[in-house]
Amino acid sequence: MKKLLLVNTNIEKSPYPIPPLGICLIASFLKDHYDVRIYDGMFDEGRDLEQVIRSQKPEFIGFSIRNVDEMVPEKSRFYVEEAYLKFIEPARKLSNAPFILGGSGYTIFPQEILDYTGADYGIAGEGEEPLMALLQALERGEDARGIPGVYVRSGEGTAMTDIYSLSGKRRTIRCIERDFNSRPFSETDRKLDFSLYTGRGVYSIQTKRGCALHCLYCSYPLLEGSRYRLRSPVSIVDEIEEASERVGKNVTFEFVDSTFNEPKGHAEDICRELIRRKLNVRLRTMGVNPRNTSKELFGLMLDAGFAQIDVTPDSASPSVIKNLRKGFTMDDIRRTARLIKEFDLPAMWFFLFGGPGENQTTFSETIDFIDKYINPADMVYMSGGLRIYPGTPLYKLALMEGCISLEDNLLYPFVFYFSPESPRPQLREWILEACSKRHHCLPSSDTTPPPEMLREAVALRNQQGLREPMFRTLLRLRKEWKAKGKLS
Ligand code: B12
Repeated sequence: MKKLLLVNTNIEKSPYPIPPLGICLIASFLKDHYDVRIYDGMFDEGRDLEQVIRSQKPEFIGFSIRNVDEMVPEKSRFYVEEAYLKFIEPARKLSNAPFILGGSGYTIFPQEILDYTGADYGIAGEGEEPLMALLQALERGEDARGIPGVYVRSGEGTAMTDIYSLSGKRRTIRCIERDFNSRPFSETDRKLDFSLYTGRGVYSIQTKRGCALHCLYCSYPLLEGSRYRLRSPVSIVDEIEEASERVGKNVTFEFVDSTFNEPKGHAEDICRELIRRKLNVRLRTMGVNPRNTSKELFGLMLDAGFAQIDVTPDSASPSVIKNLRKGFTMDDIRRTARLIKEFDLPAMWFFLFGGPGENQTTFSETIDFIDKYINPADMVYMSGGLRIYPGTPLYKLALMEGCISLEDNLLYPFVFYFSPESPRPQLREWILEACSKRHHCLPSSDTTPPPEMLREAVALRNQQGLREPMFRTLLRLRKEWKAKGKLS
């Protein structure tokens, strides 16, 4: 069997280190055909890469590029540069194996990142089948250019591709939608030194692929396709059951679907299966969409073991929700907030200001909603400015409005959209002012608590044996600190 090394280049530890689910799934998928090894750069940050390459002598090296940027205008961390400097460039000095890129960040900018890093191939979208096809083509000495999803770089500065559709100079990336139910489990904890993740980490799990929503700025349908491909609840819970026996009860299982409660019924079925098996595991999920929330859903989630959820309405202004094409109504958001309070389901809320039609009035509408409906024990994050990614409806709008041109390379420097009536400095002022008056509201540029507060929170949790989500402990401290004038 030929040897394939898969490298996790993600070293971001905030909000917590996340295990590289994508390459673990690929490793499981390819294991009968290739001798696959994973090098996890999350904690080691490249230090052992040389030794791994020298000892394994891989015939192919795949690099996973998850993040590009933080999607926050005030933050300038460029993850692709880090991946290049810490992993790709050093590996190039040690190996002539074909370098193959993939991952969600890569998929958003396939051509640009191939050019930036000088890697040989890239796979946009899901990695499993295209990588298998690419490796087989390379083994047979065949041209890889016909393989759907595969980008081929040949020569300096040019990336040639079989990309699915080209519109002018820009392409629309489209994930090829394959069956997702019959795939092998990721077995993440067996493929990595999972003990490094057990402290604050999570075991990630996907219940489906695809996102059928059409949010203006969002890249998810490009990454996963726009048709839901569901995993059966039995298979999902089998994986949780198996993994929890190995990793123990200290680990939280986190659902990483784009939207957890879409399409209606799937999340409910998963909860029922979890309840039926009495697993007693700790669960959390991001992406609870206000559209399909109900008493039944939240009741089942609590019974199944959900300790925390993320809700991402982005706005609570009727006109902005419509412009952002969120697909839910004010009634949906109000109901969701009421239910979250009623069930006391710890929630982190995310609002994204500055989209088309945003102005001081619409900003105030969202703030009024926060004051009236959101439980002050819950966290609210506020961002201003929508990162523009190629292939999204926002990209087209920004072109039409003249904010960007076809020639612009949006990979770096990062480009954000601000509506004309909420320009960047103005919006920042509104957000900072709103946050300064509310202990549970934070600007997204300010996600790390002061180290002293974090220490105090850990001590408090240990002393009182608190099992609540960390953010709730931190919020109580923020309230106290604000009252004492220790926090602005
Ligand atoms: C869940 C999620 C989160 C959760 C993570 C929880 C967890 N336990 O993992 C939370 C909320 C914490 C989070 C945080 C962040 N996230 Co996030 N997140 C996601 C989301 C919705 C799913 C990621 C996921 O696990 N997918 C499932 C796995 C199986 O898919 P995958 O990793 O992409 O792998 C497949 C392919 O990409 C490919 N592939 C992957 N690696 C490789 C390697 C090779 C060689 C090949 C060939 C193929 C390949 O094959 C895999 C299997 O098919 C994506 C959006 C999306 N729909 O993808 C955003 C996304 C990945 N996040 C993003 C970002 C930016 C962030 C943050 C930086 C945000 C911030 N400012 O803090 C942080 C970074 C956190 C960190 N430590 O890295 C961006 C990344 C791209 C970008 N714009 O930079 C995305 C794409 C969203 C977006 N709007 O564009 N995130």
